Amino acid sequence: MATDVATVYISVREDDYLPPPPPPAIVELALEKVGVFNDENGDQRPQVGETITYTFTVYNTGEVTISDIVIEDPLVDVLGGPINLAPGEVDATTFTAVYAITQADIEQLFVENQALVSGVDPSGDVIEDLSDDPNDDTNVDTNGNGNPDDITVTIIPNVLSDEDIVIYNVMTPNGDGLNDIFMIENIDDYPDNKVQIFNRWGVEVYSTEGYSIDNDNVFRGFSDGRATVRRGERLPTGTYYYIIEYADPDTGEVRRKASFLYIN
Ligand SMILES: [Ca+2]
Ligand SMILES: [Ca+2]
Ligand SMILES: [Ca+2]
Ligand SMILES: [Ca+2]
Repeated sequence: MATDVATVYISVREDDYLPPPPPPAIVELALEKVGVFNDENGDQRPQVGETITYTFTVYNTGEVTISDIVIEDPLVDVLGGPINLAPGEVDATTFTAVYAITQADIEQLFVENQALVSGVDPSGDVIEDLSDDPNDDTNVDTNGNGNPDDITVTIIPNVLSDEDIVIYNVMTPNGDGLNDIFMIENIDDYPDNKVQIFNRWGVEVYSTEGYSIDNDNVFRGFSDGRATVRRGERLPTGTYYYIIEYADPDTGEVRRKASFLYIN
């Protein structure tokens, strides 16, 4: 036994006694980015200048402290930072950004973009990560670093955009409160509109822009007298013809509807 110890002792020289180098520490950052549309006037439609709030969550998923962590985003100025994160540490509050939507965004009905987080490891090397959208399960790994990089897509809800106008083509303008006006449901969602009514001889008996139930700019069966029919004259019972032109407030696209209107 003693011989063995002595042998071992002799065989170990100072040079040989260095431990094998440790595996390199894992240096990793991961960024998640989420956007939420703010319907600031609460009308359930997007308007130019309403905003998307972005939140950023930075994870130090490696084994070393990362310092000078900042986030850049091609779409918005990101506020907050720089910060340092110890291994395992997460920050979800420091970095924020607000983006004001444009007409083009409204037409597209979503906004997409991707941020880049960067920091410095203890050796002074820069480490980066492309942001991931945690609500997207695709999890593409654009830069091949093993963590997902889905571009953040923020939906701009526009609940009323699909609600077309609904035309009631029978009216009984006798003042009893029932069908007294030419009812065009949802026309107030299309304030850029023009309504024309013609009699059977093609004479325009009523015309207005900005037809509105809410603002009481409606046809009640009276001529507005721009043609041969006198202003304020109650129009006789009969068959008329309407033309409604209305622009989609989001796209500007003009739609047109025309058909018969029966005044009883
Ligand atoms: Ca709105
Ligand atoms: Ca994802
Ligand atoms: Ca990646
Ligand atoms: Ca990533």
